[in-house]
Amino acid sequence: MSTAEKTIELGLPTVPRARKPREVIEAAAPTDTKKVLLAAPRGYCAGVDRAVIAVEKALDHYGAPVYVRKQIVHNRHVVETLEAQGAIFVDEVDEVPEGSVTVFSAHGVSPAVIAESEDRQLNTIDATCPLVSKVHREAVRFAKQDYDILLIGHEGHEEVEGTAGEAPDHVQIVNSPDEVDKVTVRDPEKVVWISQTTLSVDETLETVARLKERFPTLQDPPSDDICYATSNRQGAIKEIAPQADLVIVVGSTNSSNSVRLMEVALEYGAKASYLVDYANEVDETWFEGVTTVGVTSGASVPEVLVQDVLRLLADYGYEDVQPVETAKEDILFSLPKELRSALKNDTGAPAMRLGGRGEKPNR
Ligand code: 0CJ
Ligand code: F3S
Repeated sequence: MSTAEKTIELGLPTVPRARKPREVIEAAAPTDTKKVLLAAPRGYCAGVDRAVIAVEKALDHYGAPVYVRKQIVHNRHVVETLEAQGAIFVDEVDEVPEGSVTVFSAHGVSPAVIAESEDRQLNTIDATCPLVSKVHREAVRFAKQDYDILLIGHEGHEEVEGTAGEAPDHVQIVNSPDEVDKVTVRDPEKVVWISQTTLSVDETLETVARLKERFPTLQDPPSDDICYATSNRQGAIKEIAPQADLVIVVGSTNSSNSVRLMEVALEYGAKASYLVDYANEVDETWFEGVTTVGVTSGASVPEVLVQDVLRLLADYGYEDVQPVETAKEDILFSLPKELRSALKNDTGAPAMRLGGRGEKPNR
């Protein structure tokens, strides 16, 4: 079974949308020389960089084991590398011995998880991405004002569970445009939408448009909930896809933003697209008749894995690598506050780390 097929098994929505006119672009560019179009931005975002470094620094400071609730980010390589360094990943905090150091993942936690951690007297480090925390604050604020909150996102995803858990009596989850018709609200004049940070920009716009047909005074969130990293990575692949015979997305099958990149590539005209965790999953039959290969990676993917794919592509004759840059990113987040205070007295350990290209786990 191909990796693309596996993602469909996970129930992640694939909604066909209008494609860009592929013929126009093909006519403008000669297609007889093998080449790679390499997306920029790609790979680690500031929230992932911060979360991975938080686990590494917790291991340095407290020693192994350090417990992590859920995967710190949805990437197999990151999780396996941190496991080898002494991190123990658990599903719920009741699996953590009382009093232990425990990191909450980048996707965030509900107040119920925080309360249970306090009961167990866990020494917690909250690595929730600040952009997810912002959405939590929106949910709390609108619930206090007694709004019906429509949370656009994928049911079962940790981020959605965490955000919905801030105001369970006010939030209902809308998975896709097709679910709009079954939404019911108490007062159609007092409804707001918010969203998961890692959705398809286009599909979310479609969901919002359909919601507004039903609830014309539907209130928008105060700022975009789909984060800069998600929309920038989709922007780069939208530029590449119409020219690409094949798009390889490096990322794990449970990574929402990585799966979205594969879908967006297909929607914008790539002839084929596959998601791979590692270069050795690339199948040589994918290259039949292929001149231009697009390459990108999800926000949880270390750059080293992309470089492995590029080396493999070079072996197949795709040596000409042309960057396609559609945005520059310079967002940085400081480490979680619990860790900053713990590290304050450590010699030589900076309490602030810059966002990077995601090579940390292999250093
Ligand atoms: O929700 C987040 C804070 C995004 C983290 C980065 O990506 P990833 O792959 O861990 O998570 P998604 O499944 O949400 O894309
Ligand atoms: Fe945060 Fe967006 Fe990354 S929500 S963890 S910056 S994908």
